[in-house]
Amino acid sequence: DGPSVAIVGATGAVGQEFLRVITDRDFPYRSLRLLASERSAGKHLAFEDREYTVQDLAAPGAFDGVDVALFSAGGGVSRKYGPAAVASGAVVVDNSSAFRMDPEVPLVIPEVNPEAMANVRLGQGAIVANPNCSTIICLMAATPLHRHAKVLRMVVSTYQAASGAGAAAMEELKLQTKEVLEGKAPTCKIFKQQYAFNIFSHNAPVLENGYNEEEMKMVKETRKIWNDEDVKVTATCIRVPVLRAHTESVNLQFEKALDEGTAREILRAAPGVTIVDDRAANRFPTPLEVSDKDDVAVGRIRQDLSQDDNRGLDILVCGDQIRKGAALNAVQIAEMLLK
Ligand code: A2P
Ligand code: 11C
Repeated sequence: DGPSVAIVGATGAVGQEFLRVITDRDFPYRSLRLLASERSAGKHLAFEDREYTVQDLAAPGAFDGVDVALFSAGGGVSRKYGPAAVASGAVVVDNSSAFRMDPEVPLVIPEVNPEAMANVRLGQGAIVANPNCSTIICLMAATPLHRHAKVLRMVVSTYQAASGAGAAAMEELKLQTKEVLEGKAPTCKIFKQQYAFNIFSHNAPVLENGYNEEEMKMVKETRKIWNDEDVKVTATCIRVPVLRAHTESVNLQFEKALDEGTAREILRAAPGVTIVDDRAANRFPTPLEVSDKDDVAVGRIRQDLSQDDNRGLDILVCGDQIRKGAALNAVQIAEMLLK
């Protein structure tokens, strides 16, 4: 029983995680179709006691009979094939940035704004967009505080993992680490500079205003998800040599006072959030500890001393980029369609 599911980009880092999340959450499906490029077509993938043959996304009829299509093969693929999936009646849950800012397309974090997809129904073709991973991880922690005290301004600095650039980037980080330790020149194919033992500004294109696209996604997507065109957001996005979880330092300025004790209580009650905030032991969220976990970890919860009257807080957030930042959030969206 359950919907007929297609995974677009099934051989990629997020595509493979879709499969793990489907198993972990016992997501019901009637049938499963694994789609990728012609490079992978014909490849066999074992999943839940069955063997699947990867099919070419470009082959005719790729979406025939599909109820839910989970896309994670990049914006170009979503733009090219998403409309065909919708036309054949599928609900597309799209992990790319292709449709996120389309006013007709809900941009959803299930714990934050489930109401945005109230009109999406299984059996009626539609697109629901998964936000950028950095946005999801940040807003999982910031939203409960925003609901309580209203965020006027948010300053984010990210420490982003290799996984955000795909499976090949993760492999490049491992390879470079080995090469550097062996005294060899590092292979730089995905990124144009040494990644191992280094950090650099996010690889997304830099725009005329000096921000890169990743930073502007955080600005625009936050406004759309919070349905608040006035919230001020600024971000600096940095790539660090970590494999699969993003870390973000988030500074918040509120309309109303919010003391750190209340903030901690609010975050303790927030779904999908775990507090790791042990000052005595200097134990706070780390990307390694949240890897392969569903929850986003929050710590370093403290009053911002530079703001008067308890109007500011600093927090540190870590989340598995492939899981809550991508695959888990998309499968949660699909689960909402079944309700
Ligand atoms: P393939 O393995 O056949 O190249 P990642 O984000 O880890 O780099 O993964 C990207 C995913 O998107 C892979 O599954 C990849 O398939 C798929 N993909 C990339 N380009 C295309 C395309 N033009 N058509 C279909 N799938 C694509
Ligand atoms: C990263 N967030 O971590 C990026 C990659 O809009 O989905 C994904 C870009 C996106 O590098």
